Amino acid sequence: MYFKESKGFKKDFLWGSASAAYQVEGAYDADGKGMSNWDEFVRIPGKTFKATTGDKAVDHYHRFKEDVALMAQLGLKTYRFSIAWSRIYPDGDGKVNQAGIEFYNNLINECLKYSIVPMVTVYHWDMPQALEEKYNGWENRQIVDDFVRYATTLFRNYGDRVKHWIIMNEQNIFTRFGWLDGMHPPGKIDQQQLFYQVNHHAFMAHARCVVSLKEMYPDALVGSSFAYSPSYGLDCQPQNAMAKYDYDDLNNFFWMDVYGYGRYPKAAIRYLASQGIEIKMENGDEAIMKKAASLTDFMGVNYYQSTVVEFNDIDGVGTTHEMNTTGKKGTSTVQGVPGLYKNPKNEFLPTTDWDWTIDPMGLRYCCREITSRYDLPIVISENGLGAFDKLEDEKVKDPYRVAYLQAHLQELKKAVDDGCDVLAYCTWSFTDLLSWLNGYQKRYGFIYVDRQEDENSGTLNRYKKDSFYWYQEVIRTNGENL
Ligand code: BGP
Repeated sequence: MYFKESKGFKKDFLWGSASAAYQVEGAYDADGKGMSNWDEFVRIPGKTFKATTGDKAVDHYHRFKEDVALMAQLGLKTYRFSIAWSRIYPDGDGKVNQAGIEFYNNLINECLKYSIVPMVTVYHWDMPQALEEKYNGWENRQIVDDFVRYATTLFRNYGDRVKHWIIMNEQNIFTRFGWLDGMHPPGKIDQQQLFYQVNHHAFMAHARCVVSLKEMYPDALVGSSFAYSPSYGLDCQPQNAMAKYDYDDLNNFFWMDVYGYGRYPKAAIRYLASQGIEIKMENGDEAIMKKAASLTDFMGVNYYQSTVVEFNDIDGVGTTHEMNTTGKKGTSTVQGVPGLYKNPKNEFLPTTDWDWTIDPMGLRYCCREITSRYDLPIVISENGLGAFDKLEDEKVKDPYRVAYLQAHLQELKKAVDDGCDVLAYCTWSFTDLLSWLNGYQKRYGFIYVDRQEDENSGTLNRYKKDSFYWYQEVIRTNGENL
């Protein structure tokens, strides 16, 4: 739509930044923390860029006060962070580790000291390794009970001060990389049946947590964050338009329909059945999924890029289970599902050095689609640019990051004018941090952290990038002059 004037962001709009425990905390074995699946996975040769780990990460565990003080200087209204399950339950399902509870108590209180709203992610991919060893983690239905126990422990301890909860971070990504592409733990490849079953367990964990949280704290705001790459059909050939629909049903609506409606998309279930894949459900699952959907307050969206969809012949390309983790631009290849679709490059758009398409308007598109399809408020829980940054004379000039964020915010503002109810916008990330597969050289923060791939490198000192000052001004003016 075109509007002569913009109404702008609401007064209490939550301008934020996000992180995840494994990517920032470090202190991987401190104060009673148990090993997580990621602590183990990064030790398998060849799994991460230059064998980087989060053992030390950017030491947020010990420097959180300094980091939160910097957030306050910037003017952040919200800090989205995740909790490491293995700090709270070192064995996954045994005794609570009080030191873990205390760490997050302190972090939450530190945020509140500066009136920064803590937005807590319950699960950002790091699961106690003990559960992997005991019963293969997400593959076993038992995990739903253990997850709900873990989450309700968080609600009980922090619910008096935390109102905003994100249950799952990018369930579509950790399951795809974990059971189809072998790039995340448990590193399995092409396990279609397991992939869908694991997803069902994660959906049940999400749904039961939503219901429990609302019973304990009816005023809490809850949702899960979906890695949403909206799709564009290649052209007006009907088979490309239909391929786009197939892509959406299997890659986007499959997750968002469960969060938003409490059910799977019909065509996707039919297709899976034709492939011999059947999701095992228990009595009552459908009712809980529906109930959770009716209690869900927002759709969380992590937006980085859009996708192009073209029909893919039955003899067409499959997937190579590879991605560009080096930052050498142009090394990605076209992948797809034979008989359904493939995802060619978008000729109209530039890409990052890691071949991620840069498409600001795609963010508005996401918001419009969610608004028309689910009529839910939206939390943009991640958006940002991974780039090679250079520290020179204690300064970082990152005009490319400012340009990226500015263009995305301009589109988000238009989405608000379109009538989308956007509650928050969190950049990824506040400080530089570990990029799961891409090491420390792929930087996202407003704060440069002095460390490289090598565990013994750098002082871990923090430096404000130019983008820090730019975002400070955006927040001060509530996004008026973008
Ligand atoms: C999302 C994750 C984040 C973060 C981000 C950037 O998928 O939720 O944890 O890592 O993407 O991705 P990457 O680090 O691969 O560049």
